[in-house]
Amino acid sequence: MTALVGNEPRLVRAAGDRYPTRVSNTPVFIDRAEPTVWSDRASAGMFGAQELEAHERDGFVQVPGLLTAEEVAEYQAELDRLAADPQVRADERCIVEKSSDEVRSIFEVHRISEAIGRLVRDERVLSRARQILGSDVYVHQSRINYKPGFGGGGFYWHSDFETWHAEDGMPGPRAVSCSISLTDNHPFNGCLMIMPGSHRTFVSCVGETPEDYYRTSLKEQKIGTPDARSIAKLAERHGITMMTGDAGGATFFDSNCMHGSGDNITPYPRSNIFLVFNGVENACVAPFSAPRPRPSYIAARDHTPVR
Ligand code: 6CS
Ligand code: FE
Repeated sequence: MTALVGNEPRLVRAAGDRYPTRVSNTPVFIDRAEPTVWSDRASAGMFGAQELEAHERDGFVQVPGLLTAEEVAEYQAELDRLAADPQVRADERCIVEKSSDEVRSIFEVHRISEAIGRLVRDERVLSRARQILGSDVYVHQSRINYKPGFGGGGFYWHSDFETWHAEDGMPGPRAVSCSISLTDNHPFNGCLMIMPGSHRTFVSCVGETPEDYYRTSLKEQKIGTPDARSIAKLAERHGITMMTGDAGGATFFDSNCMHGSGDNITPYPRSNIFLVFNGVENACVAPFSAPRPRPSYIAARDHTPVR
């Protein structure tokens, strides 16, 4: 370990860590060593071979109509109920927007809501997560993102894996997120944007994780987001794709995709349920670049596979 001396880059990294981040004052691009789809293309599940190939290539796949119209209505009602429940609002798992008292996110929502808990075990979701990760999976994180109209806050460019590696101790990028839309995603209401192919490059971020950083990062993340030049370089290489589509559709995306979303100033909310699956062989250890692991409602410490 080397400490910061004058303007020398700090290189304090865990021995054998392939993806050092938040340890240096110069950003670095690191090539991904691991595959993105871990099972063979003919594995049993709801994804076809071409979709798995697209996931390997782009780092994401969209599944239109994963939920039926009736289910969308049911889950929308469930989201409204949760946001209005005083007990949920008082819970530490409920995050409000930085500049209003509107609900931004509710974490560990598969444990709070029975209906959302069912979704985790639903074959339409689970079989696909297993195909991608090629193993049994457990839920690393779940949340609702409300992104209400007239001011729902965005999420600046980041790789989820960067945060999960640094703050939660996720060893490698063998995790996949499933974002299920409960509202229509237009180009103008703060939809998810992904740089296709960016999942093959790990962008090591500058800075250092502050103590209890999750208390502010879930409203607005500053550390663990790449510097502007790195983002520009990646965008030039890969371009940016907007995840538009009707309510009920889902996007599966790799943990290391460079992604983000803008604020929503339109009248139309952009709400989704967000489920993160991690491969059981990639269970989290001690954080690679943070003083302490985050609470288990943000990053699960129970690695029991979903059955
Ligand atoms: O903290 C997390 O786990 C997720 N939330 C944010 C704002 N950034 C990283 C990751 O997507
Ligand atoms: Fe993210």
